[in-house]
Amino acid sequence: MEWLPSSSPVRLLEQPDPDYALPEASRLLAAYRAMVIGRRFDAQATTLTKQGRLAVYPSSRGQEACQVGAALSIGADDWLFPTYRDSVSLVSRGIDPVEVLTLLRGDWHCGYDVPSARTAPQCTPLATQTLHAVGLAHGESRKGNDTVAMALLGDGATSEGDFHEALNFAAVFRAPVVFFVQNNGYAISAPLAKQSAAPSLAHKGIGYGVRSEQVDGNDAAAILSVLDSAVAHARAGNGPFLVEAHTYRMEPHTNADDAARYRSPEEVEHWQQRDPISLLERHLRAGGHLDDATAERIAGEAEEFAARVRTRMQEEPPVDPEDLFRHVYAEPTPQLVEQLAQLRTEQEAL
Ligand SMILES: Cc1ncc(C[n+]2csc(CCOP(=O)(O)OP(=O)(O)O)c2C)c(N)n1
Repeated sequence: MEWLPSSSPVRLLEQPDPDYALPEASRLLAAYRAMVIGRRFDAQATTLTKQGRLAVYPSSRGQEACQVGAALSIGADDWLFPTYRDSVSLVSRGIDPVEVLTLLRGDWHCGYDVPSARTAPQCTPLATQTLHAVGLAHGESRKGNDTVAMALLGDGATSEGDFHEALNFAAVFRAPVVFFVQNNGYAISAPLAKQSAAPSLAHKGIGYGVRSEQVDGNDAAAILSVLDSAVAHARAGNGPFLVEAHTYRMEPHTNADDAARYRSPEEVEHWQQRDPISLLERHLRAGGHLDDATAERIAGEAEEFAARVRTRMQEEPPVDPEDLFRHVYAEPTPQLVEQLAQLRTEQEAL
C-alpha cells in the first residue's frame, strides 16, 4: 500500500529501513553541528526571557532533529512556513538570530526580510500558515517554478479547520507542499489522546489523498531521509506530502507555563533517554565520523554563537508602540482608533 504511512515510525540510526537510505556521514555531521548550535541558541533565548529581554519564548529543546531537518531538507529557493516554536529552524536556515527574536522582543515586525529569506513570519494562530503555504506553492507551480513550500505545525494544529482545508486544496491542485507535523505529545496541556482518535496523525493525510509517512522525530537520519523523499515527491509534481514526526517537547509550552501540572517526571525522563543530539552523536562516534576534538570545536562554536546573541540583545533599539497600529489596515477600524487613543493616554501618564 504505497500511499499508507509505515505502520511504525521510520527509524534509521539504530536499525536499517528497506525504504529509506541512511544520509551520508557529512550531511549527518552538518546536522549534528546545527543541532548543537540550535540547542545552545534555544537555551540562550530562554535565559533572555528570565532577564526580561524577551517577552516570551517557546522552546523547542528536544525537537532539534525536526527543527534542523526541516531547514536542511529544503533549498534556498524553497519557502518555509514556521510557527512560534520553530526559531531554531530559522537559525539553521541561516537567518540572523537577533532578527529571529525581534518579534518576541516586542517589536511590531518579524525582524527578517520575508521575501529574501523565503521564510514566512513565525505564525501564532494555529494552522493558518498551512493555507499560506498551499497558496504560495500553488502560485509557484502555476508560474512553472519547481519551488516547494514546507509548512511546519504541531499536533494540536492538526485539529484546526484550516489544516484540513489546506490538505484538501493541496491534494486536489497537486500543490508542492510538505506538511511537517511535529507531534510533541501536547497542545499546551492537552495530550494527543484527548484531541485525536486517528491511528496516527499521518493517517489524516490519507483521507485527502495526500501521500503520508510517520517518522521517529528524534532520529535525525530518519528525519532527513523522509523529508528528502517528501521534498523530492513534491518537487517532481506529485503533489503534497505529509510527514508526522513523533517527538517530545522537553520544556514547558512557553516560559509562562507550568508543565509539571500535566505530565510526570518519569515521562520526561523517558524522553531524555532518547535525546536527539545524543542519539546522533553516538551514531557518528561509532562510525568514526566524530571525535572529541571535533565535538569540542562544535561546542565552542555554539558557545560563541550564544555569546554574540547575548551581547547584541543587550542593545535596546527604540520601539514606537504606535507602529503596532500603523500597518494593520489602510483605513483603521473604529476599535483601533479607540485603542490608539487609549495607548496615547497611557503614554502621557508615564
Ligand atoms: C487558532 C488558535 N487557537 C488557539 C490558539 C492558542 N494556542 C496557542 S498554542 C496552542 C497549542 C498548540 O499545540 P501544537 O499545535 O501541538 O503545537 P506546539 O505548541 O506543541 O508546538 C494553542 C491552543 C492559537 N494560537 N490559535
